[in-house]
Amino acid sequence: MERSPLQEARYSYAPKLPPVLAGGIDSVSVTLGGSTESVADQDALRSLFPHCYGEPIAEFVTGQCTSSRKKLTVGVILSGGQAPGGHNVIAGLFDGLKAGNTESRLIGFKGGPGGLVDDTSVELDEKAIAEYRNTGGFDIIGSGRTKIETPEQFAASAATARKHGLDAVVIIGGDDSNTNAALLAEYFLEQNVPCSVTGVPKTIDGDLKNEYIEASFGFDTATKTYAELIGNIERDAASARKYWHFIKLMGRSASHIALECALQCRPNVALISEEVEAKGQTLAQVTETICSSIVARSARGMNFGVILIPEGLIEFIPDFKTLIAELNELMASRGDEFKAATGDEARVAFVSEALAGDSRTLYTSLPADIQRQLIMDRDPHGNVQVSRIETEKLMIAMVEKRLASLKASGSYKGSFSAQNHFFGYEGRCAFPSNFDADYCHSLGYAAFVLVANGLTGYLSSVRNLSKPSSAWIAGGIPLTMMMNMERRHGADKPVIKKALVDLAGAPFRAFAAMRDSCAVETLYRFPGAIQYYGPASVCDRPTETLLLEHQSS
Ligand code: FBP
Repeated sequence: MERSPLQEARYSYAPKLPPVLAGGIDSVSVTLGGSTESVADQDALRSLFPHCYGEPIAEFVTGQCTSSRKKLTVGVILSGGQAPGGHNVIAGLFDGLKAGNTESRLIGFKGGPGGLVDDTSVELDEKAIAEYRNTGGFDIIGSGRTKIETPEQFAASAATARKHGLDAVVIIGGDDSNTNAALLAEYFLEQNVPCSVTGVPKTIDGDLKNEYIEASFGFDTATKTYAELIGNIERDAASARKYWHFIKLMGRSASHIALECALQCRPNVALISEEVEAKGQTLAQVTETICSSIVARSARGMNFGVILIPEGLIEFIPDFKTLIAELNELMASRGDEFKAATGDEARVAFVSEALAGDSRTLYTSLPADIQRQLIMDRDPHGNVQVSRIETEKLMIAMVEKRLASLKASGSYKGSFSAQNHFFGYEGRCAFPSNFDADYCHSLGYAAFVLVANGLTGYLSSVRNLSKPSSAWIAGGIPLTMMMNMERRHGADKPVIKKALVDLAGAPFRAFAAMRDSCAVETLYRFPGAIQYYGPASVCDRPTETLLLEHQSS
């Protein structure tokens, strides 16, 4: 494959490590705090994770080396949706392993957690890694969404670990994948499989965060990529002055991506699902939010604009939330009948018949495409695949209808022409920004330190991210600490709690303070392309979300 000039140039980028790791592992000491509790459902989780529950937080400090220097064999898995920087996590893990013992080996399991179950693997040496340093994508070993849940899958994973003599498995993934990591760590301890399991916080969605995990990797690069595109569209809208652009943004349930892009680009409207839910807004009220901007701008001669829609929006509109919960239960409890209905039409008819009351009224009132999209397969973790629901088109249809009635009543005289976009895949495999390149390499290196200190059931953690890397700190957080019980596939399951947008948090408050002016005026901001070379203020700046959440000035 021919390499681009940027790809060539990025190979020579040396990612920056937190000071505690930059000196090499000889001076890294791991200290452990007191026992911990899960964020909720403590009794249920204590009994589900008798070996892993309540482990202490691990902090890396400069001191006497506590890491084992023995030769290690470590397996690595990329899990779930792609996120920029995954290759650098693997490179950081590899560099740590080799710093610990040049004989240590890294084995990549292909195609996600399924690679561990099926034992499809490849050894990753310096030559293989070198090809992927500082590049986007997960193509070094591929990814997948297999949920390790059956006794056979657990037993097969243990057999693979034993066959390769694995000392550890590192799972690079989001909330669901790290739930997998916790379950596997527990199972290995229970079965006396001498293999630890470590997670790494990945996801462009930004919803795997808490007090100790300030950001998941990939969020920085993905939002900067979308912000560049949104800024370009804003300039086009302001130049042509004839379109309203409806842009759906990835992010699954959480609206972190939409919020960050709104802070970066100042569109006319940005819907935040968490606020829609908090206010209990109906679809008609959400439509009204958009229409009031369209009407106000039209009165000023501006029949153009840009609207951001988080992909999970409809899950947060109360009527839809109830409908989706009922659909999930129905598809789980009457799965055989549902599957026996062949073709979209028959399935829509089955569901329309089986639903009752308000949910049936809502479902049958929806456009045919949305009806069909709402009953597509759930992902292996039981999530509705919101990226496949065309919410942006639903909103355009709702807005057109409302504007027609406003026009008929004489309160709107403008012209309305819409364009729809969906930005998601465009940002997931971009070259990692300097921030993600550094952060990911550090997370990989920190994962090695956790492994070399014999810790299992931990998530690699690098903090103080709103500051330059020279102030970053590293350690590990027990996975059970982040867990609660949730309803999946019609049953209560242990899962890592998703972090949604905090409506009392600084990023949302900053957005709320500016949105009324943005709705009426044209205050677009054009972030431009990610820069890798140049002043740190341009090249190394973290997201607005991180800065607002963690920096007072
Ligand atoms: P994860 O990081 O949680 O795996 O999800 C990232 C994501 O890009 C979501 O934003 C999106 O809803 C989903 O993956 C799309 O899934 P797929 O890649 O299977 O189409």
